[in-house]
Amino acid sequence: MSEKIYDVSADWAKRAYVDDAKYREMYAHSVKDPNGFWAEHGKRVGWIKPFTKVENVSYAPGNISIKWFEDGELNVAWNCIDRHLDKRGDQTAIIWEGDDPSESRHITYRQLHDEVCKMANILRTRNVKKGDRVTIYLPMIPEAAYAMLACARIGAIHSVVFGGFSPDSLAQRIKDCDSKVVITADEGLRGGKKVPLKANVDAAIAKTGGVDWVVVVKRTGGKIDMNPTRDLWYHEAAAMVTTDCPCEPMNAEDPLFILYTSGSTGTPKGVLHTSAGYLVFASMTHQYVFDYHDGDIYWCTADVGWVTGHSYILYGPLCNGATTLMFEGVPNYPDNSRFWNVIDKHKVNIFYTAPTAIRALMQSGDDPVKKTSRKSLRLLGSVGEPINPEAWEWYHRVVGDDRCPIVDTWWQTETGGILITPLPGATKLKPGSATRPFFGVVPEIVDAEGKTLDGATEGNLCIAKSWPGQMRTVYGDHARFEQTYFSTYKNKYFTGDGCRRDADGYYWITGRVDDVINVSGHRMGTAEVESSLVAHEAVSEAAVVGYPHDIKGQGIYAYVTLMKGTEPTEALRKELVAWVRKDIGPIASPDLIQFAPGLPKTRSGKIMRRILRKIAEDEPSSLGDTSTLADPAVVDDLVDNRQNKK
Ligand code: 6R9
Repeated sequence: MSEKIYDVSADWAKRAYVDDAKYREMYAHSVKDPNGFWAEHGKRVGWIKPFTKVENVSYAPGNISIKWFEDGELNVAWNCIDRHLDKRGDQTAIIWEGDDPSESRHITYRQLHDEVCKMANILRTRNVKKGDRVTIYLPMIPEAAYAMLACARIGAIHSVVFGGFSPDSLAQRIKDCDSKVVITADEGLRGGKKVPLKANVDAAIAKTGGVDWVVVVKRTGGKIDMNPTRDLWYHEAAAMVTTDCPCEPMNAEDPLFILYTSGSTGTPKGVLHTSAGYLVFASMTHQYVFDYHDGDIYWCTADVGWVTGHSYILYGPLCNGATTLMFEGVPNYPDNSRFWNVIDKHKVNIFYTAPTAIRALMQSGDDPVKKTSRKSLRLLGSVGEPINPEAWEWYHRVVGDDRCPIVDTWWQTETGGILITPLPGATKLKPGSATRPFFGVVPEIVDAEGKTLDGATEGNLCIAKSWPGQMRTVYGDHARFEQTYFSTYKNKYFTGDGCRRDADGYYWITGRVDDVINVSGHRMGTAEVESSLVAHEAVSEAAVVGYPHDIKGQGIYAYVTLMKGTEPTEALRKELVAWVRKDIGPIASPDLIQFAPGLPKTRSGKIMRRILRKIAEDEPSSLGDTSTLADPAVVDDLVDNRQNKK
């Protein structure tokens, strides 16, 4: 554990919104008087009808109910666009940088307004109304922003599905929220490779049915099938509507979006976020954590298919009138200097990326970084998984030239925005620590029995109080919401993460404590990969665990028991990897598959994952007690044939 401390520079303490004293004062106010604190900060957004109530939350078993600003009315798209038009109509809202370095565009707030209105009118003419669900399956092109904001404008609930997901995964998500409209592109473009988005949508709808309209954005011009009664070209439909589209007044607690995320059991959950609390929290965290000031160029490298793209490419920055960069490509195309070249090209001041990208780029040495200027950079950010101190130091020293603080931001799809993070003018940094809670956030570390632990300690991370950006329910399944987040520990929100708190009160996230694997910052449920594997005819049983991976953070390790009489060949191993990849998507591909004649089970038939994890981590000497297994002998075979032997 690194004990190095980086002080806040005098410059930063002076220029930032918040220095250490101010942080302490605001934090104390936020937890002593949440109603007063959030009543004040709720005013940062524009209201159609101002709220008079602030927090109304119950974590009581059987009655989980979360409401913020509940009698207010507003429109999220109005806040992200229209209210800036007077002052910033000609300011760039979105800088779009294409996959090909020769392609980029600046979209002003006025242009954004017009494009969003056109997209919204296309949806309105197809009879999409307030509360209807729209699935968005787009690459990182400006139309993804137009589509999300168009939904917000007319009160439709968007569900963005990452373009890397397979037709089956897409079908499952379309069906779960019963979307009648899908917005997609002919093909995506990443690292010079084409992604067959429209063909995937066709395959998904063939499976699930129920979709009335598919709006298709032309990105590559590649050959696709158009169904004349269902599919329409975006550019043709856009030519037939006006740029005038009034905003739908929305209640604070009307849903804004659904975003599917993997959990420890079952199919992905539809995390539901509502309008006002989410927007207040996303915009406030964006302003304070990144210390965003007028005129700054801000770049978050996430995909809009993940929550980071929702809160910190789109909603937070645009609500703050920021200039936000949207990048279609990948870090290593056309070469390993791409990120740094984009920073120089657009004079980026604030750069927010994931540890997995930092580790991958670190492997190709300092040269690809050092041959660029990066003079414009002022602040760096990290999100998605724990950042190891080595990667942190490299990011700080090589990318940031020892001059830029790093905000290591811990949060989740469920939390809507950043909960634990340094503030660059206030917080001394310790490499690998997400440091201190944001305003209004009350972390608690609890032991396995649910006892809250004080002082320097380690255990499971819960959040004791609600905050405005908190998810409100699992779409269509409130019982699952309670079961997943509020049943392990009563009267608090359980994050699923392990955490250590040091003597300075700093938080160090240690990773998931449930059956979720964090692969390159993307969450994958072990149950999902297992059910894909057992759907293959050669597989009788499968158990999946995570193991430490140099670049991805965690890799996917699958133990597979084959059907009687099936040969465990290399060809079959490859086939199973390809099978999962096709079934769920590339991010779910197992990194290692071990053919196992038997799995370690208790006498009641439960798979002992603890043992499987230790074997996958190449630590066969610390298996612990195996005597309670139904057949202790299976362990020897598993150890002998482990795939991650160093
Ligand atoms: C925003 C996002 C959430 C899980 C979370 C945790 C891990 C995210 C982290 C981090 C350590 C950080 N995580 N940020 N762990 N330090 N700064 O990533 O949302 O995709 O829902 O993942 O990611 O394990 O529980 P999501």
